[in-house]
Amino acid sequence: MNRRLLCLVVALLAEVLFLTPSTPAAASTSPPTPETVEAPVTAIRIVPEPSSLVVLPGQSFTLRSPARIVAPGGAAATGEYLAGLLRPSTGFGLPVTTDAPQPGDIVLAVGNEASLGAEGYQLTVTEPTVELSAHTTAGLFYGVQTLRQLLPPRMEYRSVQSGPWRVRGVAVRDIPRYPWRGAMLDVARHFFTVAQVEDFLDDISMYKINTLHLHLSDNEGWRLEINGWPRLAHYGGSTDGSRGPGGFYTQDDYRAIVQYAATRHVTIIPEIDTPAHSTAALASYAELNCDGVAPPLLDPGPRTLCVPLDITYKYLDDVIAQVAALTPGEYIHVGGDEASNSPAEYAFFMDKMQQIVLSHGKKLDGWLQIETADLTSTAATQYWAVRGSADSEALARIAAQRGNKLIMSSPDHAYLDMKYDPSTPVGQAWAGYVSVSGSYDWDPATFVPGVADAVVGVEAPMWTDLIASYDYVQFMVFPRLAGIAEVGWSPESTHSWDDYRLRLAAQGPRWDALGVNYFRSPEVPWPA
Ligand code: TNX
Repeated sequence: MNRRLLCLVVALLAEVLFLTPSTPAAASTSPPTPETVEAPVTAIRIVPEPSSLVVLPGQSFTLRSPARIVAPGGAAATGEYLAGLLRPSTGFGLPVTTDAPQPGDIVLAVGNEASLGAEGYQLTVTEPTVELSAHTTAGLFYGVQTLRQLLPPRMEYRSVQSGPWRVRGVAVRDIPRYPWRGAMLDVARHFFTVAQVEDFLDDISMYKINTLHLHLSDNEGWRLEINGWPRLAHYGGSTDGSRGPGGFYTQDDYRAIVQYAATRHVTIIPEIDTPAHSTAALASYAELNCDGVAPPLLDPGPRTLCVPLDITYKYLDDVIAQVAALTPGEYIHVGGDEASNSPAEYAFFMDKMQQIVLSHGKKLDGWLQIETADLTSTAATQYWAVRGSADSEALARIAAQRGNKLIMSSPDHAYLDMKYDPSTPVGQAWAGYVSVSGSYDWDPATFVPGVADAVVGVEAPMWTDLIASYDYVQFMVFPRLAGIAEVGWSPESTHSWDDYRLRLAAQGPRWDALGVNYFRSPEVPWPA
């Protein structure tokens, strides 16, 4: 059999399997829903699970080459993005147009459905058309991610693949549980290039992650060029946690990341870690040290910015002013973790930091310890204690009483630098092993009792103290980030590991096609 014929037979076989119900309705003991009667649920495997999805009996849509993407008004950019996803693998022209829709088209609409909120969307797939609508372009983008997962995984290849490009008939109305669904990338311990960060943004936004926190400074390196303080990046950024060459972003590089993130509806949250985790800065400028002596780069001693010195605040004001001007997002993260200062000194310092951040038109974000200072109601706090830490829970309750937003990043579920199990070749285990099920099986609303109303979402940090390559970053992030994304997006009522692991398994072929290095956890029934 020649290759073309073989492809055709395989495609036809796939089509038959795709459309054949695996569960006969008669075998079901529960009342039949449209899903169980008409088609196997297994054929639709979306992560994160939509808040509502109904299979439309007997309906399906096939994308064919004359199809167009109809994207009037504010939908044009999302239309182009969708076309960019679909053209390489389908080989179709898929022009983006504002003309009236015809049968066979994908039709986008934005702006006329306030009830979908800031991020919701509605997707209706029927025989003649795919209709995707949202109130905002972010919602439209999330609808595109869902449509993408309704198409066969081979659409993720960047070279022409054989069809058919069939999508099951569905009606999806999907609104996220939480507004803050984040990942963090530590570019300070090890540096990652603009291209790698953009790749990271592509991969995380597939799962409707909307926030990328960049940990831009730490003991091992300073990664953003600051005008007037050139040694921070040029000297402080000249190495990394492996004593390698390090690197830094110019302000144009950082602007490029912010802009690229915006095309993926991701807000960048920059972190300048203070008052601890500052060796790279202290090594760069002797005058920032209490004793006026710069430590060597990578000095292992515990160090803090010099709280009594005036120049400390001149330096921080200059840095935060520039970071604020470069960052469209509302928040600047000032770290605040693992400081060895006295409580009074720490509170004095954080008060100053808060004033600096507010004076540049931004809101304060920081690790939980910032709650020991006298914060205004506008601050956001990242909870990073393991389950059941009484002191941290008390701080979380203070945060909630103040009206501060709580972002849940508990290490025992959300730290992507924890090993999956003892055999994981890289990573830490101080918070225990974080298996794929462990990263999924938790509820941010009840993780700390009594603060549910303050919780605005989740963030999964990818610390890189022990992760030196981008390949390993991917390996630690995937598949666990998909689970955190679902915890942040999907209603608690849909939470089910048994169901999730099947939907997660369906991501494997997509990651294979995209070249994402992921951990093939034995907990997940990956397709052969
Ligand atoms: C704790 S969590 C840290 C980081 C490390 C991480 C390693 C937090 C605020 N601080 O500095 O990279 O553990 O797992």
